[in-house]
Amino acid sequence: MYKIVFMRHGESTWNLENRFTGWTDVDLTEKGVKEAKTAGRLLREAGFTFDLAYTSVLKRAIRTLWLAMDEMDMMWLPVKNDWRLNERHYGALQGLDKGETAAKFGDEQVLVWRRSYDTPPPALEENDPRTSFSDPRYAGLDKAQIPLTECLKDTVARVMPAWDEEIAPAIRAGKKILISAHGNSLRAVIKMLDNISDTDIVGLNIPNGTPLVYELDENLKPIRHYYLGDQEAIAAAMAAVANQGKAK
Ligand code: DG2
Repeated sequence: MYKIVFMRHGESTWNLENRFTGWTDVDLTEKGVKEAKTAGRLLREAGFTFDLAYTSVLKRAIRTLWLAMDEMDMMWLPVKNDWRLNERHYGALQGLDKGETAAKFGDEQVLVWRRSYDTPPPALEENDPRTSFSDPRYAGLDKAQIPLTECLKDTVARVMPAWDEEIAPAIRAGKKILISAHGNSLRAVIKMLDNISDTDIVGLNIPNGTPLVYELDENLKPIRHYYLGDQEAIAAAMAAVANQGKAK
């Protein structure tokens, strides 16, 4: 049996401000820093050890990983930063307030933009200063690989090659892996792992800074999964994420 641990980053400044973030590179809040340290402590106390870590190229996930590794006294862990683990690109919604957007367009429309499998939010214009075309961290990519918006289906299409080519072979080689990523890039991986339908994936919300352990069989099919920590607080945090897209 294999085990892999996923972790959404701790609370970011734009999570706190309830703004659509996507590929915007915002940092953790003080609460987010605490959540990341707590995640590391929970992993340490539960006896987890790792051989390798993966994260995105966005600082909220990177810093969460660093803080958790520090808490586990595992700063030596090899880390692979992979842009394919970035958050789902939120298109022209990036920077907007989720509640205000719901007040303007309706809760239903915002639910579609946040959670539907194949309806992307409105795209950024090519000349919008929010595009990532001139960001040096994406310099090695073809322009066509840099999104202007994404639905979850698009995110699955970029995350899965990272899983198939990098992560799954490492798991099969016996590496114990920790992944620090984002609400929707993790929803993409979990949809595939658990074979969740396009309809049911709408109801999956991932809380900040909480280790999610997946036990996998020899074919990397999930046997069971569980979050580490206070289960009631985790359920409340998941419900709070679901409610972020509603008009006040
Ligand atoms: C959030 C997820 O991404 O937002 O892009 O706004 O996980 O990096 O904080 P994260 C964003 P929702 O899809 O839950 O609205």
